[in-house]
Amino acid sequence: MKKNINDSLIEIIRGDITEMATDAIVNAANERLAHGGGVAGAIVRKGGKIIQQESDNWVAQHGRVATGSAAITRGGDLKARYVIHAVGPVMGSGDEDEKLKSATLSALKLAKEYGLSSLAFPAISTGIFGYPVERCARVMLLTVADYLDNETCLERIVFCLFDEHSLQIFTNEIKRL
Ligand code: AR6
Repeated sequence: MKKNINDSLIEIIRGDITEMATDAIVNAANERLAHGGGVAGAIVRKGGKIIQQESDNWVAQHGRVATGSAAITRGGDLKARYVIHAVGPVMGSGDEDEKLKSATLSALKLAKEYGLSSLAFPAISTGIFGYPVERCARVMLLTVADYLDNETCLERIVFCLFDEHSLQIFTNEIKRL
């Protein structure tokens, strides 16, 4: 499923984000950038130790990455040159929609700062953090669509969903945009 917004394209696909050859992939990280399980664990396993090392350096220099913000490292052995580590909300922590919107925007802003033209997102917070996929699809797609309404160097944004259920929900939601 694809949708054009101005000169940019939003794509919804099912797949493994660690295989994406976009300029950067987004990781669903925690505030300590301790990439244990979920998509974070998969990214570090495939990209190599450099991703965790650069994440540790970031935290040593800047402190924890607050929920709703993001950090960037190189992609190591991944096809993507960079990994943008966005910290989404833990369900039940309050203001979850705002926090997810902010995490998504923080990733988009880092992509702009680095002059990237393509970016792939997972469904942030919908695994271990327990946030409902429907809400995630609505918040992330609206945030990206609004962002692309303004001038941007991003030509292609992919939502890479791991399972059929999430793919269906994101596909339905993009049709409503
Ligand atoms: N490609 C695309 N999506 C994936 C992949 C993959 N390879 N693997 C999992 N997903 P989660 P969170 C989907 O739990 O909820 C980590 O330990 C998964 O099906 O990775 O934000 C971090 O270090 C789900 O839909 O992230 C944090 O501590 C989505 O990615 C914590 O989990 C997000 O699931 C973050 O929890």
